Amino acid sequence: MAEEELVLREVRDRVGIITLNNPKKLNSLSEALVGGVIGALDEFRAGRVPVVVMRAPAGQKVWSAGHDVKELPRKNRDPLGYFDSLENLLRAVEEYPGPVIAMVHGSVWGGACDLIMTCDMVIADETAAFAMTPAKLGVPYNASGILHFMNRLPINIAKEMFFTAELMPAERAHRVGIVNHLVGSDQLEEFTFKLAKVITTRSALSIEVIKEQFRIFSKAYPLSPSVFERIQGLRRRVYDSHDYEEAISAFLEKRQPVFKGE
Ligand code: LCV
Repeated sequence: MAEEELVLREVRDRVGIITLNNPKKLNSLSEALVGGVIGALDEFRAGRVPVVVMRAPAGQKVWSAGHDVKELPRKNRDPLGYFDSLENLLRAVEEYPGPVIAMVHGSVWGGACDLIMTCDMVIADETAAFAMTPAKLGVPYNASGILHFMNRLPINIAKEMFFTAELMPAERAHRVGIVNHLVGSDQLEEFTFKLAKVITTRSALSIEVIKEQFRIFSKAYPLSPSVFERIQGLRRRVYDSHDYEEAISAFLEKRQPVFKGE
């Protein structure tokens, strides 16, 4: 599928709508699909669209299966480097000069869960569920991703998500703060667009600068060079490990991984 078909884009009453449109691949965040989303955000930015809703097609069991595992390096390379497609996508959402609202029906996995935590708000229905999966795939994750969770959740909840990689159902996700509003699936679209429409009546200039202040302060963590280098060294130990290579192979071979802790 061409990039634009993987992602549908439209503007309705000044609300930009981005639909992840590759249900055959469970909307896994491939480079091509990510390129389509970033392209849509760039187009909306050029058109001064004040608010964006990101969604999957109605009725899908899976909102997004996360990073396309088939595109992850098999070994000896950082799977989530600064210039990798998932990271480019997360920055594009953070830097969009207006709210990006995730409208969620279905399950959300791994990098897509980070995408949700990077969106400015989340509106979900009872079918939504959220899993953070690096520990299943032997991935060390990365500092900015972990900060997305620390900025939104009590640290013990964030740790539970990363350490168990279990699906968190919608009701609990709402209770702990991942989801702003939990509504019935028959009201999800109407509720989301009503909230987005309210935002279109506010000062877009004021919202743009307020959002940028939130972004700056949510990342305001001074790190000494040696701490930065230690984190990079620790992460490299993971993505150079047997466990990382085993986890990716096991996923592709549809079997359970056998971790050795090395
Ligand atoms: C490529 C896929 C994927 C997929 N990539 O359908 O956050 S991190 O660090 O972990 C980061 C690295 C990351 O985001 O990793 C990916 C994390 N995602 C997951 O762990 C979800 C993996 N997928 C699943 O658990 C299941 O597919 C779910 C529960 C989402 C749906 O299950 P269902 O039985 O409905 P299948 O598993 O049969 O998947 C249908 C096809 O999509 C592929 C999968 O391999 C299968 O391919 P084939 O048709 O070739 O068999 N697929 C699913 N997820 N993330 N490919």
